[in-house]
Amino acid sequence: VLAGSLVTGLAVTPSAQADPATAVPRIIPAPVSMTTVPGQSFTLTRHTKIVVGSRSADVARVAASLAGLARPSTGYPLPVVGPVVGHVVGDHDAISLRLAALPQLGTEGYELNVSRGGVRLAAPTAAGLFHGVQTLRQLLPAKVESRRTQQGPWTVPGVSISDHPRFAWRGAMLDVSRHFFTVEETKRYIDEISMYKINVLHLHLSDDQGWRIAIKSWPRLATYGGSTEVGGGPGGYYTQKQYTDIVRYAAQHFITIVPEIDSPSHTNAALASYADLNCDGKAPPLYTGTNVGFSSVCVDKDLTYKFFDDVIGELARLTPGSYIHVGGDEAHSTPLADYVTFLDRLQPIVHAHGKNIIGWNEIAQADVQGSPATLAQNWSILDGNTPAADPLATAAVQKGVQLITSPANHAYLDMQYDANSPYGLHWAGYVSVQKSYQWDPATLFTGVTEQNIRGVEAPIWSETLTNIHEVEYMAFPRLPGIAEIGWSPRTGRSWDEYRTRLAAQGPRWTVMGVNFYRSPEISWD
Ligand code: TNX
Repeated sequence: VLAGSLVTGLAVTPSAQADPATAVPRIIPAPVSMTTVPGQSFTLTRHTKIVVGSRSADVARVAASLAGLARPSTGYPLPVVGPVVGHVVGDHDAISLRLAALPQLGTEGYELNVSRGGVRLAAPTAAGLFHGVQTLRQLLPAKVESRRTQQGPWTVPGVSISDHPRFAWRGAMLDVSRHFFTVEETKRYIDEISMYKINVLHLHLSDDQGWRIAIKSWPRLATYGGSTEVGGGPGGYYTQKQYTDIVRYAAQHFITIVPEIDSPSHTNAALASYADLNCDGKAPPLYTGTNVGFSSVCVDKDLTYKFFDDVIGELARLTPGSYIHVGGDEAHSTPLADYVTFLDRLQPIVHAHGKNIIGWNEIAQADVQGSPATLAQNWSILDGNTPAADPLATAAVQKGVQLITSPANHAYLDMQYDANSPYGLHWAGYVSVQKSYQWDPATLFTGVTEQNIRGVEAPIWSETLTNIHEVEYMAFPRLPGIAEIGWSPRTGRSWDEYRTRLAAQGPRWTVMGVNFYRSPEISWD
């Protein structure tokens, strides 16, 4: 075995033009540790097998997903064989996936070893194996993403990788309310974000402009409240069957769906659907503009709480994940005392349906508690590198509530890149690719430490985004940087090093048909 070079943290700067046999592979998110082993590369052949080394349906599914990716482009049969258990597998012309007791890797880490004989992937969980497959994918030539047979060789460089995430929550949010996105569009986004080890998809299912999930006990929410969107288009909604299909598809990508029913503001679509929910008993018209903060549920009416009990009850039964997002943002038409009363009554409803609460940062003004595991999603505009005082973050942490960090001027992917961006907003400033990458959860706030932070999330609000291609343009190339901030160690992080790795994603997105923004900040491969 040739002496390898150990790459820990993000210290090594590979050159885009380097000899592929000796170059350090460019992986996003950067692995915790990676040793390159020159001379030990593995080349897939028409005889390569994918060996399942554990008796687990989930592992078999991960193996099948790898086969599904590589068969069309390589044209090789890549049979999935096994389970082969009880002895070391994958030593010859094979890619082996197996569960192994590797407690130091936590619930999502993996070990990946590539040598001349084959590829060995081991992890404590199927999720870890899935993440390892995403790394393997980036070690293969970009054209592996093609759905048509391509010319090889299909060479994987010799590496030894040990990897696990820094934060448990690495989220993306899609606003399907301001504009509706179909099941197929949402699944496509799941495909794309899971490549970067994102493990939460927060769906913003209700807002002033549209209600996007069928609720059997309140059917007009979807049929009327979901009948339009920003700009007056036809809107839409997910049937419960379709929502369940999205949840299942996400789970196959080891992504948990976190559904949001925004409250007490951002509720015009519901208030328009049921006159009785309004304090004055009169339904407002549907709304297709882009103002925020004008609507409020009627905090003093018992019907309001029956409504949330019914809605959250149905949603909780459809949602295997432990969190329901209750919104709580921009309640400009709800007096603070009412806001507190409302959340005092809403929280036990969510808990009674067996779920934990996540809300936007403003919920820290109410009587929230870290036990049970309430989360506050912070969307403040922050420097990101020099810690700043943030009263709502401080209030949350003092109540034992952990934070999800989504600083709007770094992590909001609906912000324009610059003044020439064809879509997006800029109320939090322009967010260049560099700006989206140069911040860290641990240096956002004074008085907030890493233990107070559950993770990161990159929201996409859709006032200006009408289809998945426009969403892709905003998410790529910025989303991989947020994913890296959530996954990779902070040590040695550098924009100059990162941008060379990001450059390697361009050809992959081109092959996949992802509509990414070819930012001039990156020297694309
Ligand atoms: C603020 S950030 C909102 C959303 C808008 C977004 C537009 C937050 C919690 N609420 O209602 O869609 O700005 O960027």
